[in-house]
Amino acid sequence: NRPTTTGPTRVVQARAMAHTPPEGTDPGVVAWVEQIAALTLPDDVVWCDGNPQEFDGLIQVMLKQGTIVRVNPEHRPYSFLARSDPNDVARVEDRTFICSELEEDAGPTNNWADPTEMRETLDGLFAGAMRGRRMYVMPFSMGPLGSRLSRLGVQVTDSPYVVASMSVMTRMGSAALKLIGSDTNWVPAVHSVGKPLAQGEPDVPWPCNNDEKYITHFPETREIWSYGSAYGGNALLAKKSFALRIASTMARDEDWMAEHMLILKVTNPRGKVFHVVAAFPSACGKTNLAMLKPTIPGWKVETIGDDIAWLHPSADGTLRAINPEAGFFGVAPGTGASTNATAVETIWGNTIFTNVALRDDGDVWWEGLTDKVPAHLTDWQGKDWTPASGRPAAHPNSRFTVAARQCPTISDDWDDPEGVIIDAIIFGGRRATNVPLVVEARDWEHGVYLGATISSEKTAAAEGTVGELRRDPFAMLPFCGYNMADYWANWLKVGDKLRPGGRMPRIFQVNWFRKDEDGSFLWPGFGENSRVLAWILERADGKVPAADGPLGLVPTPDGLNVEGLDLPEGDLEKLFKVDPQSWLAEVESTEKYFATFGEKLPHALAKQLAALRARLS
Ligand code: GTP
Ligand code: SPV
Ligand code: MN
Repeated sequence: NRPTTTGPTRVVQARAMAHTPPEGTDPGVVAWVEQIAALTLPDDVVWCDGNPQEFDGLIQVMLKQGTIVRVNPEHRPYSFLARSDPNDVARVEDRTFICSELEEDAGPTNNWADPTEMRETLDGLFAGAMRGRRMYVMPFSMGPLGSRLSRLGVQVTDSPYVVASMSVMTRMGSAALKLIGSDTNWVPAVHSVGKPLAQGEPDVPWPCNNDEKYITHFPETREIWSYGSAYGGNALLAKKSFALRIASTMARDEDWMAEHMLILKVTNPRGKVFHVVAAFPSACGKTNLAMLKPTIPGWKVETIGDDIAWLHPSADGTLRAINPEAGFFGVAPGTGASTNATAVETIWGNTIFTNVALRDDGDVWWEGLTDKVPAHLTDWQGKDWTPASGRPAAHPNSRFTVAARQCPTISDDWDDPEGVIIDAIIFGGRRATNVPLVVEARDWEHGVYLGATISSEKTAAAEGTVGELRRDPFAMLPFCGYNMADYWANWLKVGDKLRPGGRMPRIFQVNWFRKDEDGSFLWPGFGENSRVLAWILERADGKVPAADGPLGLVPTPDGLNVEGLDLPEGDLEKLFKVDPQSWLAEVESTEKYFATFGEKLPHALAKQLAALRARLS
């Protein structure tokens, strides 16, 4: 009962590519492409149509170039492994810029750069940047084609890897281009790997520029320019750059919200359907929760999105969500049959892997895929590897890229152009201490406080020190395109548009990552998170009482279903323990943090902080 193969099952003759704009292309798009080509000087320009033949042509180019190798098709049909440059493996947050006219509109949490100066820098970098390369033009829709909740964009790039990835991750091609007319808003996004080739200069398997990387955003003109990296969020500009950084500024201006969130459909044992969104920082469990297999009987969980949600308050007072993406760019390590079996089933074929290891039989492998570690592998850098090598075989931020429709738990409403009505909003992070397994906000305003005060230990999804605790409000620290305090105000404003009583979403905070004194996780996580989800939705359905605690509402002593769970004596108490001393220290730290936003801090958040302090004292 496997889904049918989405990629060509046989090698298709690469079709002649379109070097001229398709008939009917909006002249504004044509003029922009000509302007970028005149600046970057590619050898030629190709207009992408998004068809499988085009995808296969890119695969052939990348195989020849050594950018990808074929995974043994007997194990995994039509799948490929890309090995990146070892210095181009994650998002580069310190090279990511918000170039708003005013510095205060970028706020204290973003790298701001003066737009005029940045344009000069970029003009210099992009001049002739595509020499010796082909420029691809990719029109795309974020969200279902033609939905009023969707938004359009056009990215140019000189990287076939980026084109192949974008064609999996977005609705890319002719259909999106046809939606662009003279009065359509679309986001222009320019990307170059930043490695022009001199006449006759041989190319490398993974061209990039390790001296100069710039991931830049111009919120007022809604433009994106990215230089020097071909990796994930640095280069697939529809994803973090558009769907979060630029979209968050559109959302601010148009009264909606662009969020780093998964979307789930959950059916309870009584057959009632709910939709849930959850924001966790990068590599903190979104894909896993999005594909959760419940361990408790009667509950059904289906997938709508695993990374980004666009949330729109509707005229009927509900909050509606769409997944703007069309695929998953998921973390490989830790993805296995016992943790995320659904993901393992999703990537049975038609998958592009990046920086995972290869087994001697030509299939892929990474830490956590199987309990048994192979005796010999080729690691993510193409080097021999054995368990004695003392280094991971797959890069900690290695990833799989696969179409959403291949997910066996994909929900029937996952691409509903009207979106789905959200009943619960969850915030979480990776916290070894302090933060309980689950807390419910008293109301929307308190929920916004919970989101604004999320901290999390850093992961391999971005360059930097793994494990370091940092503030990551709403899991949006690296993705908010404007002043974070204004973003909090936007959350409060959207809350005012929702109708209390009706299906106003309730807000919760969770933490799957609390640790015991010996450093082991207190909570089994993964499928067992369904127990927490069940409590959350029974609360949303008004079916169970909650106990009052200093941080918010928590399950009553028998509120959380732990039947059949083999939790050591005392661990449940540890999972919910609130130590007033450490929490007063958190309050102090939050007060200092809030002060960095000056006058912009919404009064409601200062009020929530004071109330928390009072409850703790
Ligand atoms: P991005 O794609 O970077 O945004 O990451 P993500 O939020 O989708 O994280 P993902 O679900 O891929 O999980 C990242 C890592 O956390 C993986 O190695 C998972 O195995 C691990 N993880 C996810 N859920 C749990 C959990 O409930 N408990 C524990 N202990 N680990 C988890
Ligand atoms: C993340 O880091 O949150 C990701 C991967 O989802 S990337 O596309 O690289 O941003
Ligand atoms: Mn993410």
